[in-house]
Amino acid sequence: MKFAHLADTHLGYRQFGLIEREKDFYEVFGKVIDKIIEEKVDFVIHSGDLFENAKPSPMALLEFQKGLLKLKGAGIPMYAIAGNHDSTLRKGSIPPQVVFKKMGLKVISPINTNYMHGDIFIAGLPFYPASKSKVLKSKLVDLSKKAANHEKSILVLHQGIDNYFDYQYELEPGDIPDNFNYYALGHIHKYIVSDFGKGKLVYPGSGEIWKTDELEDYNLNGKGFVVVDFDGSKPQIKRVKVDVSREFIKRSLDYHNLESGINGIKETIKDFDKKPILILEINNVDSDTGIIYELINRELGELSLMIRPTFNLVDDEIEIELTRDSPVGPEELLIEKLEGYENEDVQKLAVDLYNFLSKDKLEDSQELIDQYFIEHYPSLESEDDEEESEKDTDDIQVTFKGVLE
Ligand SMILES: [Mn+2]
Repeated sequence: MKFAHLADTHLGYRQFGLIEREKDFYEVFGKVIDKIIEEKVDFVIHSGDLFENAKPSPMALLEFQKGLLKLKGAGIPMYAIAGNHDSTLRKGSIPPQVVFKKMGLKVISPINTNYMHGDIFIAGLPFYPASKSKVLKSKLVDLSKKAANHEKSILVLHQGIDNYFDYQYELEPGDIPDNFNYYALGHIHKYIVSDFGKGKLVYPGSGEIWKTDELEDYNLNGKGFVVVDFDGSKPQIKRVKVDVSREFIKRSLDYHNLESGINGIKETIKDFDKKPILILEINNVDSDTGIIYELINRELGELSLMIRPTFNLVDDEIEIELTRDSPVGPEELLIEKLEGYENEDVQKLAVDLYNFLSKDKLEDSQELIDQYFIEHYPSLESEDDEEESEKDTDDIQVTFKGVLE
């Protein structure tokens, strides 16, 4: 028995606001599906963030449908959970994956936590935020008990785990039951393989370069998915790399050698099939950045899809000194403005939001706000006690059956 494991395809993501990038994500997903079929696997697991958001565009839905039907034509079913991107924390919401149940997509949810594929027990849960990690942990204990009755088992999750993630995590390794044979994770966009419990834990990584900070891992491991041979005593993992649609070229240039730097880039990218994205850092700048930007654009604009330059000024150090000496920065100003509320949580929220938003971290900002509301207004939130949450989800299921079946 062989299966493919992928995650974080983020269909519908329009990176940098560019339709070309949205299409790149669809293209690479199409290639992944073709390669999965070539691999002649028995089934596929998608570990969440199938879509970029919980309300995908018709185009994103159609691109997924295309892939799903191709797999179906090849007799390969897909099991899927919702990630943090393609689910909302709001009451009564259902993830977009549910739309495809009638086309054979096997959605793993808090209600349908597990399936049998032949003699393989496949269990999992959708993404749970850190504020719900208690519920998540108790559900994991239940799944572990069920898995104990089976020879071969897979656990599907979309979570950050401490040890593998230097950002916010919801689980520590000790929270995860150790009696599964394969841990099909999603959420971290890097490729990670690790021994875990009596089996293997894998983050296959994202299908495309979703954030530029994935470049280091991309240059090391590429992007793609894994094929798992599940017949032996331990699962055998084979990484299948799938080319991303276009390259990201990251370069540091010296302002005083700008011409040769630009020529070097031209030489690198002149024969590329698709225009790359250029991430440029220009150092030792002691001139008007607007003029430099124009120059770069004139020389490289036609050859690239997008240029993202940062300029490091020669006198940066002086500016930093000035900021340090000045009595108030933006954070202090925010806190001062919000002092009237006499609420430190509000002040913290504002400062954290300011820091995320000033770095364009929209997803992190949204998550921060969602968490804030869950923590401070539990009455607005459906899942504040578990029994009620099960009941709510049951209701959704019933309503949904009424509509579609
Ligand atoms: Mn993701």
